[in-house]
Amino acid sequence: MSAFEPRVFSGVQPTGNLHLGNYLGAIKRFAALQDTHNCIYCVVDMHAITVWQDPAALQAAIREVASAYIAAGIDPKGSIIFNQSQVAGHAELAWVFNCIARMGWLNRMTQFKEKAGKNRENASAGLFVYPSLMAADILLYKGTHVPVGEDQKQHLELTRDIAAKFNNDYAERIAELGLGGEDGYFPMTEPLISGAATRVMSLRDGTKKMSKSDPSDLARINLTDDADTIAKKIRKAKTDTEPLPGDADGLKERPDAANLVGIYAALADVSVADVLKDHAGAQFSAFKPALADLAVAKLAPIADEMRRLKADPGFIEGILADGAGRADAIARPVMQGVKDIVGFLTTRK
Ligand code: AQP
Repeated sequence: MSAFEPRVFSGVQPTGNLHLGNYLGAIKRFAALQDTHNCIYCVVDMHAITVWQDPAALQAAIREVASAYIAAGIDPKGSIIFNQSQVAGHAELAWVFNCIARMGWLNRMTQFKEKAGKNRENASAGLFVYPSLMAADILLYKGTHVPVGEDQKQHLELTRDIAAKFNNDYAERIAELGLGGEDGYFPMTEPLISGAATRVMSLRDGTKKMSKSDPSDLARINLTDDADTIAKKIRKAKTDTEPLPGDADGLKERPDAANLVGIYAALADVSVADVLKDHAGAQFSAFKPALADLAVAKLAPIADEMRRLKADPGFIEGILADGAGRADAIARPVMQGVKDIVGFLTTRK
């Protein structure tokens, strides 16, 4: 049994074009976890600026992610919703973790390689140390569980490596100060990656992740798309010519078909096997309209609520301010413990 109180932490970058992958892989599951856990949901604006962001667009995107959280059912009174840059501890702890993480560890991160592309020399240093900041986001609250999509698995492993090295390097000091038991100062955070849509793929190419930055808007369903647009994008989604199989094995080697079936299952809260039981033998000309109806039924209320919230920026900013205060109250003693452990001298209490 871990000595750490269970606490869920996760975040989404305010980089525009929130899409179905962000919803099914992350935000929908954030809402579900509130019934059983204390949850902190962050709009990770400091991560966003690892690549260039227009300042005014960034502010609008921060409000948009917060409004998506609320529209998807996250209760800002029960859970904490805030934006990262309003709690100084994220940057402070990230610096300490930059000094814990090894260059070799960061060099292995596939997301950096993908995002930096061929022009690595020109990528920001922030993009390279992004995983240290992510570890700081989680561990600043001693987060024990992190709901994320499949693409974040490697960063979560790095978070555990950083926590383990910190606990180990400072084990004597942690014990001396009475700041942790056998499990150390930081928990070994567990990723929560589950369900039929942990990796939603592009509607134009079932081998590529659905992504905010895909140049083709037809590749993704945006959370703000209206019903006609959602239906059009599903109609145009790439598929093969075979009918749907009777079981999941029949979807191997059929990435586009597997993607649409996975999306259906996740939206309907059923398994892929259940979807195939109901639709075995169906042609895409029949399955796509059923998927479009389901997607519109699930997503249109979220889009409507986001539009309503967007019209009242003061309301969203009030929630972010309240959340930042509550997050800071948890973060401060954790960060003070880190300062004491590493040997920083604190002269102002
Ligand atoms: N396609 C996806 N399927 C399932 N989950 C996904 N997530 C992102 N894309 C998918 C999950 O959404 C959460 C927030 O992601 P993020 O915005 O912080 O970062 P990201 O992964 O960089 O988002 P994008 O869309 O992929 O942006 P770009 O285009 O910039 O690369 C995370 O839990 C993530 O796993």
